[in-house]
Parts: sequence; structure tokens; C-alpha cells
Amino acid sequence: MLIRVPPSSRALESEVTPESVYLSRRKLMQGSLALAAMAAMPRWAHAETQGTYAGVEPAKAPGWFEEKLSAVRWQAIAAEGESITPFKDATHYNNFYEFGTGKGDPAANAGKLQVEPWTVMVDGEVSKPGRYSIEDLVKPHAFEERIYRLRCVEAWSMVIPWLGFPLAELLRQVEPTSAARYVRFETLVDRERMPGQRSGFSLIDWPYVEGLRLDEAMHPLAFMAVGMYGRVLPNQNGAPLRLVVPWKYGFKSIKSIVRISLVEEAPKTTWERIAPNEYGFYANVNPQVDHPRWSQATERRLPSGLFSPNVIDTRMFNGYEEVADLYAGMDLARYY
Ligand SMILES: Nc1nc2c(c(=O)[nH]1)N[C@H]1C(S)=C(S)[C@@H](COP(=O)(O)O)O[C@H]1N2
Ligand SMILES: [Mo]
Repeated sequence: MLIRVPPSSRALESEVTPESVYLSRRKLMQGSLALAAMAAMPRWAHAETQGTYAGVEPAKAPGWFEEKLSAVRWQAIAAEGESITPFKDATHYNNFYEFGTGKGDPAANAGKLQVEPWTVMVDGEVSKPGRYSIEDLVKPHAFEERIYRLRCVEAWSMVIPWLGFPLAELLRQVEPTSAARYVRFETLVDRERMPGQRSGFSLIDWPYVEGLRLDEAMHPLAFMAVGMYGRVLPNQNGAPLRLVVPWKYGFKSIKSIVRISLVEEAPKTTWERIAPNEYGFYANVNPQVDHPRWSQATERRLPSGLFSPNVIDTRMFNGYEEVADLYAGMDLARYY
């Protein structure tokens, strides 16, 4: 995210032909209910087996994931009329600096990440603190599919079908006290399996830390993802548990979470610490507030290549304007 001039090879790497992506139905729907639902489906949706996407690498998922799949509420929120980014791009063009700063590094290196067993420490201002196993954390929640735009601060974007549950549900499960005002998230530290954490050149003071105001965290759009494209999360996308905050720049959507703390003060986040004039705590997608070194008015919707750059206008709050109330009266140029 700091000064990085794309090598010329990147254009070739990302110049993939967009394959048509079919969203289809896992369960056959019947009767008028089905017709009504189909009429409401966006243009790219095809009624066959919902949650099935083209070109998805199958994966063996842990039991806690598999047992939820039959009851998924598919496509709770969709990016209406927009194509879903091919699986290959969403899993081979990543930012996950623990595995290296190159876009291909996470896919190349994250295979070694140990995601089973996995525990998440929940602490701070909560009535039910503790070290939760991923099984216990996920058990009370039904999975939903959320098709969200992901807008990176570097001015590229994707459309990704996530699987998971609202962050608000997880927070209610652990019962924040009345003193809690912010949520702080931490990524795993594992110097042996995360080569980026061994690099002497890294600017990041590990662990990667992110945070939200409690009311932002409770917003129904804020999501905990455990899967994507109808399957378990690939490691490079933040397995087994990552945050997705679709109205904010991608760096807020912290991956491979091992700690969630309810706190009174705004946590110092990783990118704020590195360059506070470039990356703020709020990081709401805003086409009117440019990054000091580039414009945020437009974005490259991936796949994008030299001869088909696929540049589109960036939308306020990444198109999720229902969050605007959270920032009523705030100067969003100051609180960027
Ligand atoms: N722990 C951690 N989380 C992270 C990052 C990271 O480097 N480390 N990169 C962020 C950035 S800049 C983006 S754009 C998204 C990318 O998510 P994706 O690779 O699943 O598309 O992850 C975010 N979460
Ligand atoms: Mo990003």
C-alpha cells in the first residue's frame, strides 16, 4: 500500500478473460415462491444450484463448516447487476502482508497456515470473555451468503460472495459491557509459517490490528466470513475467520483473526500507525477524499488488464449508503 509501482508482468498476470460466472441453486425451489425469488434475482444469477460457482477449487472443510452448509441463506445481499469476480482472481490477487507484499505471495505461501485447531481470544469489556474454539464461536449462528463489493484503498475492486454471519451476532454472543465503545481485532502471529513476519524490511509491527467503533461493528452489513464462493475460506483470503466491512477500504477487513477485544478507546490500527496521513481509522470508501498520492474517484474492477482496464466510478461508502447515519454530522474529509 506504500509506494509500489506495478511491475509490467502484473498486467499480463491479471489479464485473464472474464469467464462467465453462474450463480445457481443448491436446492431446487418449487412453486410461486420460487418464481418470485427468481424474478428478484440479479441478471447474472441462474437458477440451478445456489452457491455453486464456476472455476472454484474444491476444498475439504472442517466439520463445523460442513454441517452448516445445508441451511445457508443464500445471497442475503447482492451487488445488483454486477458480475462476481472469478474465483481465480479473488484467490490469486491478494493483500495479506503476513505472507509477503506481492499480490501472488499469499496464494503461494499461505498453504502452510495451520487453521485447525483455531481459537479466538475474546477479552476486554465483555461479560463472556474467554478463549473460544472456532467451533464454539460459530455454533450459534446460521450462515448467510453476502455478495459484496470489496474496494481496496489501492483503487482496485472485486465482487465476492462471502459465507458467514453478522459480526453483531458474534458480539451479542459475548455480551459487551456498557463501557465498550470500540472493537479491536488481531491477526495471528506465526513467524514460522508467515514469511512476511520474518522480513527485516517489514514496516508492520505485528500483529496486524484493526478496529471499528462499536456502532459500526453492530451494523447489519458488518460481517464475519468463514467461506467464499460456496466453500470454506482459502487461507490466502483469511481462513478460518475474517472480517468483511464492505463500506470501508479493504484494509479494515482483517484476516485470520485470533483475538477480539472490546475496548473503551479507539485502537491504534496497523495502517494508521505506519502512515496516519494516508490511512485513517475510519477508512470509509469516499470518492471525494483522495489518498495523498492518488485519486480515489475511480477504481479498476478486476479482472482488469492493460487493454481492458475496466475502470469504473467509485461510489460513496462503496455503494452501501445505508451506513451514512453512522457518520451524521462528521466531517469525512477530516475523519478519513
Ligand atoms: N491480517 C491482514 N489482513 C488483511 C491484510 C493484511 O495484509 N493482513 N490486507 C488487507 C487488504 S489491504 C485488503 S484489500 C484485503 C484483501 O482481501 P482479499 O485478499 O481476500 O481480497 O485484506 C485486508 N486484510
Ligand atoms: Mo487493500
